[in-house]
Amino acid sequence: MMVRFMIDVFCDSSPNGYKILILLEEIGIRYRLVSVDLSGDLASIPGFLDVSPDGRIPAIVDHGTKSGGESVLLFESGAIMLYLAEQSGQFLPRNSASRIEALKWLFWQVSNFGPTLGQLMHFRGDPESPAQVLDYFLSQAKRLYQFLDRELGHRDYIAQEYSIADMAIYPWIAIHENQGLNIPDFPNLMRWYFDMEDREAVERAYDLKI
Ligand SMILES: N[C@@H](CCC(=O)N[C@@H](CS)C(=O)NCC(=O)O)C(=O)O
Repeated sequence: MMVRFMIDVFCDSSPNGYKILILLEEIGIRYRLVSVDLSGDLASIPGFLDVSPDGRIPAIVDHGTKSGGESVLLFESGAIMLYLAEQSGQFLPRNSASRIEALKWLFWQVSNFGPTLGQLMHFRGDPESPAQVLDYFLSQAKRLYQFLDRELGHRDYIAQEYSIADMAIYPWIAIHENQGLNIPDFPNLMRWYFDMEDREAVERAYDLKI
């Protein structure tokens, strides 16, 4: 029998992709994973450029919205996480003050933490990168890790309750070695990192063959 998946997820094994996979595994919804080789011919992947015209992952198509009607096509990891949390009614607090707190950290991740670490890894991977550029991005990354470490000294999860904000941050910390950062230098962050790593949904997401 043919199984019809309601959500297609276009993804590769990069942090922005894992955010969505962790969330889908936490929600427990059935989805179809479409692996995207970003260095390949993107036009040959059926439907990919329709949902992500700029050729970036992650992107999703929800073929079966709760209200019926048109499919929902989305790119941008933060928008996808917000959509899935709202549709499922999970991992984003309903109370207005807690909700905006979780959204604050989600926006911080997508606009600040992720791009800074992305640039750091880009320049670390280029042997011609000038030392001052590397130093700049490394110092910025350390500052952001220290910030997270201080904040996680006050609570279990970044917005108190486990939320999409934690799921958005985790995949970037999971590759701290590629950033030249040492996780034991940030003890509160390390405690949170191990708690996240132990979650079954996180394990399942990282076990996927992408
Ligand atoms: N702000 C976007 C960033 C997406 C992004 O840059 N994805 C990378 C992989 S992690 C990508 O698709 N890069 C391909 C490219 O830039 O051409 C998001 O959060 O979804």
